[in-house]
Amino acid sequence: MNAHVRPVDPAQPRHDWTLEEVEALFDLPFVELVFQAAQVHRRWFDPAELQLSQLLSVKTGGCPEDCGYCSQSQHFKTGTSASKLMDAEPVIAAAAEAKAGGAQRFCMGAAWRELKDRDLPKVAEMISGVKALGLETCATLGMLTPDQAQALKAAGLDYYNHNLDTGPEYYDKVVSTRTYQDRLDTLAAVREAGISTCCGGIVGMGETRRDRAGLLQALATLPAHPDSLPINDLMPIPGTPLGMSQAVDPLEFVRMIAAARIVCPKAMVRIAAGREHMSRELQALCFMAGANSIFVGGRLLTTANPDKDSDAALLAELGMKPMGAGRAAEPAA
Ligand code: SAM
Ligand code: DTB
Ligand code: SF4
Repeated sequence: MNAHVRPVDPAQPRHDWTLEEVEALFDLPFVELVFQAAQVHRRWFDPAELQLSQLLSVKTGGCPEDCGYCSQSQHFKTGTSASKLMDAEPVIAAAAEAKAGGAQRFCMGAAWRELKDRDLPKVAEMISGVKALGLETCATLGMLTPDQAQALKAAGLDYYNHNLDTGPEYYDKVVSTRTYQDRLDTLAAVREAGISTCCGGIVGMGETRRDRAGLLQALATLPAHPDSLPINDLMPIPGTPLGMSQAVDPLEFVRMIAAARIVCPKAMVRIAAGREHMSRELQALCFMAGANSIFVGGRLLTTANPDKDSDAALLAELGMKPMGAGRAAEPAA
């Protein structure tokens, strides 16, 4: 075994992971990595349970940021047309439908660089309406000030999604209109407002394994580990700089999930974007390696996701079930 790997104690979340240690996890024999991740998973969760989130794009396209992967950036010709912020009523109706379909958390996404105060009242109305349905609420609206984060919390926001996307060294190859520190500042505002954090990244953007380890190290050394940790497999969007990227090897995707589970043991580790092009077997391997959350409902923000029926069939085939309401990471008995 690689000399850099300290034995993993499933009962002890750590905040002092070094880049070399995270890289060494990736270098473990595949079956050893997956086994260690599965042990950690069982310490904190029932491995047959899945957390189910559903997305809605409440403001699509026309975004001033230049994230090289995104269909919604105004810098690239992608065929995604820009729309205005939706009214609260149809958003709440979509959330009710999501709940009826089995979703536990409803995530409202906006193609903004930052939330503008003028849009706060409508966004707050959406959040409180969705919360009143008995759903967990999540939003992803770009950068926030501390005051805005407090206002979203007061409206009933449970989670805020704000991804670091990749390792700090590769970040400026993907986005030039903001910095890693900008992302960290918003995450701090979210945490300080008492909102749970949803923070992860993307694989498949031409990054190295070291960059992937760098992302996980950044997440694992935050003042608090993310409560949810989405791993997106790039959905290549024609017209973006990353539209022709080579797909990541499926086993490497599983390694990313397993390493995420080990370094952030209590997080909901989500197979986020990309399930549309994943086999049942690959998803099953991800669940064995510690993934315990997915997006459901046929659509992500602007791209496709497996439909309700195929996910219901997958869960039945694997003998998995939706996670109990309000389940946070607790030590399994
Ligand atoms: N504008 C806000 C922001 O960037 O924080 C919120 C929405 S943005 C679309 C949310 C996240 O979706 C991004 O941080 C990125 O990780 C992920 N994402 C966007 N486009 C993607 C793609 N084509 N494939 C995989 N993940 C993607
Ligand atoms: C996250 O990490 N992935 C979601 C959610 N958080 C907002 C978004 C995935 C978007 C995939 C591309 C699209 O549908 O436009
Ligand atoms: Fe805008 Fe978010 Fe897309 Fe970046 S990822 S271009 S910030 S919508």
